[in-house]
Amino acid sequence: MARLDEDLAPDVAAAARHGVMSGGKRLRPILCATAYRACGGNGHEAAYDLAASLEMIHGYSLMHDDLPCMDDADLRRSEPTTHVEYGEDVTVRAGAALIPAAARQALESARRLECGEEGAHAATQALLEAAGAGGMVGGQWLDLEGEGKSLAAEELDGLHRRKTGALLTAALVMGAIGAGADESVVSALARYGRAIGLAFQITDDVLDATQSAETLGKNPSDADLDKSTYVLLYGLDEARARAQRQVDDALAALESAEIDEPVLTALARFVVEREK
Ligand code: GRG
Repeated sequence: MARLDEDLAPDVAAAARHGVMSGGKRLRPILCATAYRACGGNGHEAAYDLAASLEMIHGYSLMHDDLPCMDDADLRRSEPTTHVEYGEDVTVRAGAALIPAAARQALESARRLECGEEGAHAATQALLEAAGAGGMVGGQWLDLEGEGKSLAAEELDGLHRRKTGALLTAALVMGAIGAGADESVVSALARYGRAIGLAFQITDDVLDATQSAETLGKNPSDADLDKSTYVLLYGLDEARARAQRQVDDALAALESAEIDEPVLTALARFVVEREK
């Protein structure tokens, strides 16, 4: 973020800072740093820098998602959204600047880890693929196109695997690659990531249907936007049960690779037990 402060006009830099630094659960960087530690990594400062690249992508995605041409939200993390605070033009520029800045952040910090040049490239590639058209951007596109339609279960799963699941999975893969983990451990963590990604989204839909905008600190709701949700598809009880089954699968993935990291176990549970 420091270099962005130098390169950008002050209002654009302030908007980027607002989008990335204004709270949030920090789930993606926590997953990355925890996977790194679980795989035996010991260069923690660079690992945190690598983890920050995920929050830069996540922050930009929320800033752009909230714009009037997308979800048109004025409340995020219980604060006015970035475009409400800084204007649409500034928010578009700040979000766009964050994408290459995140790629640079990922590559430079991964190079300081024990994964070598090849691993640094692989970690950066994991971030960019998850953020791109095959991942988050593609998922967002499907989400916008799906408004006002009833999506089938496979369509909803596909949308959310890309929109939400891809970046959560990349967080784990990046941490594991950064620590120089074996392929089998990287793929077990990817399976854990896909499972908690789906559990996270199902829970998001449950919270959206059961909590107020004030409690969640964001608007508009899925119903306001006429979006397909897991709650509409399955009802509240079955949606909760499906989220729990994904948590069970995430824990089984850890066990299959003998990854004994209590924080990953706790995070899988947190994903479905959270209140916002
Ligand atoms: C041009 C089509 C197109 C896309 C641009 C805007 C965009 C890219 C992508 C948006 C993707 C998006 C909004 C994903 C949301 C995922 C999600 C569940 C967000 C909420 O995550 P939390 O709960 O948020 O981790 P906090 O506030 O805790 O960080």
